[in-house]
Amino acid sequence: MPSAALPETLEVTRDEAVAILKLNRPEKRNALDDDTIEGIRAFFAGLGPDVRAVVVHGAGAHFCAGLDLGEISGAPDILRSIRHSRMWHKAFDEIQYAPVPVFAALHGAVVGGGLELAAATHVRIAESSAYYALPEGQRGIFVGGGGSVRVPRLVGVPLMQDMMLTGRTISARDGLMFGFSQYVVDDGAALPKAMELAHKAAGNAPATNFAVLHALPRIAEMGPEEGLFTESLMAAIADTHPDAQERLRAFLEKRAAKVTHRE
Ligand code: 1HE
Repeated sequence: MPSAALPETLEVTRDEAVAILKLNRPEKRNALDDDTIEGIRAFFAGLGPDVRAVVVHGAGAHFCAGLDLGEISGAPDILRSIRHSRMWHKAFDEIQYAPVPVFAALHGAVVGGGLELAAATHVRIAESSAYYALPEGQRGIFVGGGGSVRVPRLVGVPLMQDMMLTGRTISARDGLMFGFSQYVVDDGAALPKAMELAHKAAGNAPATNFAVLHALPRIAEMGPEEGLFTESLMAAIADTHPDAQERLRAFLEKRAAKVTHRE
């Protein structure tokens, strides 16, 4: 999607096959107003076929302060509140079910709706400065951007209950242990690391990335029998794709990298 069609609070750049989406409202700590949420939805819904991975990050000292609290203050209106929450769901579903992998580079506050946004991405890279919180408990509201669905799947219901009931904040290091992020890096290193990982993922066979993004999370929600059957179908689709055949041949002909480990 051309950047021109996005609100000023979002900025899109490109690095080869990786599109980079910056939350660009640092003066409000990247708080998410309705235009920004709609812009996020439109950006992910409009990804072109030449984009093979996306990196999301935030301008300024914080990734995201969550919902712009100005958007829901004022005269109470139940239907408006439901529609507001459903708008967030649509936008973050576009992230979770994007056609390509989405990496989040996190720093500073990753709170409320900012945590809900991060939870919809596939791989989260946190700087040491990052911290997680769900201040909805303190603001007298509830999560509305998919947090009750996605956050427990990352860290479990008990930790989410603790955070919402007591206002507990979680450090980047503890967040790694609990499952908020898959990586912790030094301050300033999250975006470069996210770019490195995104370029790697962009080089995978598209059928593998499709299976990982669209089949794996659904299989994980199925009963074991249904899951194993669905896995066999997905494996057959990926294995018989020409990309797979070429990659398998490359390994057998010693043209492909071996799997090695270094810290
Ligand atoms: C905001 C928001 C916001 C900052 N909505 N305007 N989220 C929260 O409850 C978190 C609220 N924010 C904070 O706790 C702090 O702002 C931070 C820890 C993130 C950053 O602190 P700091 O000292 O760097 O910045 P600041 O001075 O607090 O904020 C700078 C400005 O951004 C200030 O406005 P200004 O006009 O006085 O300059 C703040 O009012 C403004 N600002 N955060 C609106 N969130 C779909 S449901 C999701 C539900 C939720 O996300 S609830 C959690 C909301």
